[in-house]
Amino acid sequence: MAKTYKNFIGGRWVAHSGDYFEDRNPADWRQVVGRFPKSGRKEVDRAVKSAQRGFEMWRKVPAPQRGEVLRRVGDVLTRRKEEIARQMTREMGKPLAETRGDVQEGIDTAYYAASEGRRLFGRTVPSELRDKWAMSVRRPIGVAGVITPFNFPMAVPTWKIFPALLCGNAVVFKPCADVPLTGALLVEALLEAGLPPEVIQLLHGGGGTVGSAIVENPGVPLVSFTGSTETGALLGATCGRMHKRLSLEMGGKNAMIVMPDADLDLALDGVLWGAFGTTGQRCTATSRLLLHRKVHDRFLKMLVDRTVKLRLGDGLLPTTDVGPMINEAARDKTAEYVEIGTAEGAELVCGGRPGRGARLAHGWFYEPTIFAGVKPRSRLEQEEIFGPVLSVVRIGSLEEATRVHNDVRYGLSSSLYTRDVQAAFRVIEGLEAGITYVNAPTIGAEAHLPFGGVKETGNGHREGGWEVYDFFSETKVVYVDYSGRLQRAQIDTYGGG
Ligand code: UN1
Repeated sequence: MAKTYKNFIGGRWVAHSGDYFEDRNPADWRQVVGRFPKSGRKEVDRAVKSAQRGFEMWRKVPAPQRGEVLRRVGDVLTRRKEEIARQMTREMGKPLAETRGDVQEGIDTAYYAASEGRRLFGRTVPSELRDKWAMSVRRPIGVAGVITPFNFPMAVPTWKIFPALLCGNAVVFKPCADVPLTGALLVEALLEAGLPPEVIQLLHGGGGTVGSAIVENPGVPLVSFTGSTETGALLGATCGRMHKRLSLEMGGKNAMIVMPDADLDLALDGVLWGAFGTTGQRCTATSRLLLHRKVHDRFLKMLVDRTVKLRLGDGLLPTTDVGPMINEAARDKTAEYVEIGTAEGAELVCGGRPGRGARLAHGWFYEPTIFAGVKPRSRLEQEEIFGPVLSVVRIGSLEEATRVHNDVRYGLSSSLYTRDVQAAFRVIEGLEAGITYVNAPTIGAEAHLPFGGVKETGNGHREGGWEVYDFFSETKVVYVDYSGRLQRAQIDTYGGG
């Protein structure tokens, strides 16, 4: 019988009186990883009330001391890295090297947050008046709602939770129902590091129930969400109506451009990793390859030769290159796009089938898939699939590549392979995306740089690096007039009055 897990509400792990859902291994759905509470509005209300108490206490802890807690979280995750990575692979499927990287991204984020505790800069600027100081300070906001996806079950929650905490907020955290165990492991690490219990609340369950109850709760003034553009729009409507601060990180249709002068072997390693790493289930995944006609046929052949050799399997096995998809719906969606692509007249050059053979019979495997001759503006070329499907578009120039690249609703990550420095800089300027890589694939963002996208990928905020701290804090401006008389800005110094 699989272990039954609890929510963390009001400073303790609480047994759930209602229904539970099962968390299963996507590489073998017969294995139940655990049973988790199906929470509802009642649990959310209790969690928010407790988090408000946590907030009142935590906001008064000096930021460097809050940073100390996050440094210890980094230490705990470092110590438990291997064990957590194994549990994550069993829960969400990607190979161990990738789940180790995912934990490492959380560790990096923890240490970065710890050091930010000794910065969290405000500014002091000259006043236009004598004997007067003018400055800005940063203040926490309140209870932050954090709603996260399955694909980076550790890194993405840490991108939100650690800066939120460092800034002095309390957090109500709802991990995706496909990866509740990793969410629980993260909360355990926070508690082990000495985070005061009411500052974090963990609620399991679905987005439509728990997620929306968090977003709609008047006690939650800020929300950070990573997920689909469709759900993001719903959250945006609620948060707009309720005047909440909202950070959205959503879809992508990222492209890699390969020019004729590129190092093709390098580009080949890049596109394989970008398109099929995490089984294509990354917001940053390379889902379009804009391939210059002069190298098109040669590169496509090299690519297919390598792709068909990728080994599908259980991510816990050292022989596995590509793990399963997260669940049945994800695999069905991928299969549906393969049908759409075929109907649109694109040429299926490899893959296009669920994983075959007894070894793969009980997992959500799908073969790495490549379509060639994909037409700009076709659905295959425009829509996010979130699976192992790469669409190859033939292009004739850098200008054409830039145009095709930009002609989608999303703008997260992008990549160019070339040895021509002029082309590189032209593309850095021309591509509509939050991230551009030169001679590296579209995936692989580092924790200490801002992460996010333009157009319908986001709503203007950035995670990671120094910018996320602006989202999780509010500016207060302070003027101190020690002149001992009324001084009128805009008037006295300009001879007015
Ligand atoms: C995501 O897909 O939501 O740059 C995050 C990358 C990772 C993070 C991806 N470091 O691919």
